[in-house]
Amino acid sequence: MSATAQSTDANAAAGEQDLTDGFHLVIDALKLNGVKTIYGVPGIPITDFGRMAQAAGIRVVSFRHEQHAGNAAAIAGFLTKRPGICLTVSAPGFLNGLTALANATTNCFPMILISGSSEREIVDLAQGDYEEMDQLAIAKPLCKAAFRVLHAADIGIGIARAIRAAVSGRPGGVYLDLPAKLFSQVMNADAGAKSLVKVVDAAPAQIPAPAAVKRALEVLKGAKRPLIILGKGAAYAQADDAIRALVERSGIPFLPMSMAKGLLPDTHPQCAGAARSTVLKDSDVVMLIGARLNWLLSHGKGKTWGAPHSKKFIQIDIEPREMDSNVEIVAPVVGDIGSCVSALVDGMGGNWPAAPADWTGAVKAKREENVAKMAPRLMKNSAPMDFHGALGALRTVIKERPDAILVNEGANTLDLARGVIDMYQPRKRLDVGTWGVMGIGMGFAIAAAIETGKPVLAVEGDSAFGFSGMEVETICRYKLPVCIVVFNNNGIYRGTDVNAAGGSDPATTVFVKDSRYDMMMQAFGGVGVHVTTPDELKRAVDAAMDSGKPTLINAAIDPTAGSESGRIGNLNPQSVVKKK
Ligand code: ADP
Ligand code: TPW
Ligand code: MG
Repeated sequence: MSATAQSTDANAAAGEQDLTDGFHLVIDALKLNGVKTIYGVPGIPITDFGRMAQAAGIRVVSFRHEQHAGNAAAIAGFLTKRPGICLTVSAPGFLNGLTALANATTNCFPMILISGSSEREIVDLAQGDYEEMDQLAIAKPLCKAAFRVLHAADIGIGIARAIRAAVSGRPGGVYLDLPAKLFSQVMNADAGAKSLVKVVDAAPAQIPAPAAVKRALEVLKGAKRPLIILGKGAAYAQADDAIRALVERSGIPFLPMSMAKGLLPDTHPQCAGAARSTVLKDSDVVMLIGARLNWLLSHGKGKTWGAPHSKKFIQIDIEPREMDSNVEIVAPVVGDIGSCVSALVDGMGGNWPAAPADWTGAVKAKREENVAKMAPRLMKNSAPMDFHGALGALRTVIKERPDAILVNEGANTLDLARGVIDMYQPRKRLDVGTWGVMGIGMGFAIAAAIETGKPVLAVEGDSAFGFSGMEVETICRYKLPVCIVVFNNNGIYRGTDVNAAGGSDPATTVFVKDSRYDMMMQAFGGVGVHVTTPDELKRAVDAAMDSGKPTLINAAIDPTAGSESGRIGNLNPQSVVKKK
């Protein structure tokens, strides 16, 4: 049914013509463009909008805090290649959503933050309106594009622009400002319907230049120790078959970045995940596919990368300005990953030489050595558990349920889980991304369940969980198949820190000892379980995944087991001056 209004009062006023208004036009425009779900928090001026969108058949998922609704929209964008939609109220709600919008932009996830705003005339004269704020100006530097619609007749164009800006080229966050007055603006229904725009080919293919493809293949052919690095852009691109063809036909070892794990299985014979340091240091030609040379790859230089200037980089990316951002890229291939990788595979032809056997053999040997070293630690069934023992159990869960989605945040809980839990399918690992941000957990878990219909396992540090923990109510309310495991080591990194000043205040990194996070889930009718051994943990997760019921498992982890900042302690400055 069309959402077009047929208000009798308004009809009388407008001489019996059929009318529509801003509310209906926004809903119609979103529906026309295939939006099925909106993540948000209601309030002035968008309460009625949420209701009406729900009535019009859009799924409107109400959160407890906008940041988590925003994170849900962002990861929906990553999973579907369509912009996830987050809806908030003005000023404070908008600001709460803005963190997620900025994070989405940083991670190249397409999303649209739609916020209601207060009256322009009053905001611009700073006369103190209800929730007054110049939201457009604040959003602008934090996202890819920001638009405001002032006239109902421009809603169709405004939404079309927002969709295109979010998904075309390098994806990112878009802000759409909808002032309260716009929602009740009335216009002729027929003209309104004609003003809507169905976006055609929102993310057009970007075909790489043949010369760029040829250049890249020449560099690759000359390599003695080639490496392919797959980033989350490669996962996002959904070019899974082309990427597999490139990797397997070239025989080159590949290294998946965190959210690219599973694009090809971590157990694939060419996967170099367990030989990371070796391949980064010893490779001579590195092909980056949808991965940036940012801090996560030590900016492409320094000790991690072996001798200075010992490598040649080939980079595939849709963003031309990414090239040479940190080091020289000798073979830039600019275009969308599907088109670029397919062109490379075509260019390889039928008799591409196998990757040098001494190199692939060395990588394989290193990988097997590291896997064997880790194996006994994963089988330890002790109480209290250490991270490896607990993760050994979860590793088996994902092996047995490769279509489940793994959400992961924390410090030790994140870094060790990334290394231990093998992934088998694309886009199944969702985590803290480029910023290493805490708080994505429940938003990502909720959207992953809603967008994919698959079971979700969220592996959360106890601190990490706290950032979005209230959304367990949302998980229970929507009855989502989400199993949260809280790795409870009594604090941030470790639970053993002491306040150097003595006194009664605890240290800044510790929490209430032996908290029972499982009882939070019980408060909302979900299942809460407390476990102390890997065996108990495995049984509890299996039961949760079998039942599909919202579950929180409080997993007691040895509070002495973690290390400061997990695996990135090198980035953590520490005072060398000791005060007397
Ligand atoms: P990771 O953190 O996994 O290393 P990054 O977020 O740093 O990955 O890099 C992702 C890259 O992928 C970005 O530079 C982005 O421009 C690029 N990208 C995203 N989608 C596409 C696409 N469809 N085609 C080509 N490049 C893409
Ligand atoms: C938005 C800083 C990085 S990791 C972390 C914090 C607070 C929590 C680590 O403790 P946790 O994990 O989750 O218990 P574990 O297993 O090591 O004990 N605020 C934001 N983002 C970040 N990254 C931080 C603070 C941080
Ligand atoms: Mg912790």
